[in-house]
Amino acid sequence: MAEPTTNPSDASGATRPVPPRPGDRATSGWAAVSGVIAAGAFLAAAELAAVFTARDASPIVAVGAFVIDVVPPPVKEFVIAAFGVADKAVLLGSLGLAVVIASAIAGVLELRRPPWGAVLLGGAGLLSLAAILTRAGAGALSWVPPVVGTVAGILVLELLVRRLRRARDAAPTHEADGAGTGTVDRRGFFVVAALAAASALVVGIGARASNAASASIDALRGALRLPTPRRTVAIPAGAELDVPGISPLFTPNADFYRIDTALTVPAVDPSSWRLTIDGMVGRRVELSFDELASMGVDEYAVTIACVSNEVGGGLIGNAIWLGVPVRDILALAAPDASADMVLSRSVDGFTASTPLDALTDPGRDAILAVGMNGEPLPLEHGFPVRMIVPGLYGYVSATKWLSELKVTTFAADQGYWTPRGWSPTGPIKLSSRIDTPRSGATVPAGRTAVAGMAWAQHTGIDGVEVRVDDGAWRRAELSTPVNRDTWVQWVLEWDAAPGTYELTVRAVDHDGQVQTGESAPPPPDGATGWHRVRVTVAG
Ligand SMILES: Nc1nc2c(c(=O)[nH]1)N[C@H]1C(S)=C(S)[C@@H](COP(=O)(O)O)O[C@H]1N2
Ligand SMILES: [Mo]
Repeated sequence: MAEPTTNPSDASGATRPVPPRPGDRATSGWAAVSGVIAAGAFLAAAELAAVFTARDASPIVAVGAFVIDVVPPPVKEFVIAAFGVADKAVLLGSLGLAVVIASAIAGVLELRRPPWGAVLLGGAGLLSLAAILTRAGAGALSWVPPVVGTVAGILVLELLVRRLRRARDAAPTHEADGAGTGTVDRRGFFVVAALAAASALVVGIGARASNAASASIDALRGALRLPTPRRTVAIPAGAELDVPGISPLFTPNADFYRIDTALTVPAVDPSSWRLTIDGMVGRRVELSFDELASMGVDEYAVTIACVSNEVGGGLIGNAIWLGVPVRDILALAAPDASADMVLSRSVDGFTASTPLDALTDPGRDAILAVGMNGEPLPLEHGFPVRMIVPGLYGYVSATKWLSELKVTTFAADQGYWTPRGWSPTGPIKLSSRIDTPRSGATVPAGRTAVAGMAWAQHTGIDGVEVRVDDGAWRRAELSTPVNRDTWVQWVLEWDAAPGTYELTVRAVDHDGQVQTGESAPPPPDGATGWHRVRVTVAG
């Protein structure tokens, strides 16, 4: 039988023990290092994934919190007695040490008993997944960071250990091979290991810092008490229709569309936030968050929309915003009569060009908003302060994480999207959409509610018409508008016989303008055309 330490294929025909491979000890050491680097890659990839999916689903934080929670009271008391206020640091430090030791073991295991190192890493991934998913407030995407981390960790472990094995097997067994393949393979291992370690460090620390910053801003946001509005929005009776499948009149914050150029959500501390009003002004003004809030806030119901919204698309939402009129804020700075634009800037450099008169018009409720649907602005929607201007697409009005209002001219300045092919001004176009039935749906024969939304912000909707195939336009029933700045719901009861149909909707605004059926793509200033759905009525 073939012992692992004998070489049956020896040319002499006799078996003799294989000499212990030189560098085996060192190889195990480097395998341990590989395990630690793989663990670093695991954590870094998880943090990076958390930036884009679920910022609070960090394995480091979740496992740390889990350990602090499950440490038996006597141990906790001992640690507190021995280390005082540093108790948590000691517990987390011990956890960190345990992670380093376990990952070093995983590295050696993967070298000597593959795939047990990968299995150990996978097990750690499962534990962190469990710690994250059992936490209060785990979201729909919370599983992503630990899974991405586990995959990255195992890949890096495989990559490193495979190179290490190759380096070991090619290692020189006597002087003659001195500068042979062994050196090259060893160098290959060191290069890959150094690269993996460096990127794990840079990415991991950067992403963790960003996630921690947003977690601490989230905590500040949670503790923030917004001033009470002097005037609230009155919702008239009949403002919301009771039709299954129609969009709600007010869009919950969690479902609100999000569009911005920010790779990671800016973390702005309201206590150090400042708004500067400068440019063509009589005096430059700087406001703190408290100064802004103490100017007095009111509620405004406004439907905002993105210029990139396709006909029938979902880049539109309606909220009750809490804020201060922009005209009151601009008045503090005394804008020059020759100015015609305000370039609003966000902390991350995004800018929007808004006509000055849209902001100073007492008949238009342009506001700096601090609240959204009864809460401080969510971080993704511009915390702590953003601009909202009824009737203008977001890219020329709705600057989030606002930091500056520069009074200027269209001749002198451009907003972020203007040199990128979008119109310098962007009034929202009269539009409507069918929410139910959905395109491609099959409905039972008989009475079916065809329903959806229509909007003409700052003008108001007067009517909505629906057509079946090429039939006559029929007036839909409208919900009672909250105001002319919000969308309205509409419904048409349709008596449908079996067959396949195309339903088309169009809206009429308060000025009597009928929504155009001419199709245009979003660039440069918003899509036009009628929304159509194909439905099958079952026999
Ligand atoms: N700072 C900043 N603000 C921004 C943007 C941006 O990229 N950066 N995008 C604008 C665009 S194009 C739109 S449509 C709205 C979207 O606002 P929401 O994400 O709250 O729905 O924000 C506007 N404000
Ligand atoms: Mo947008």
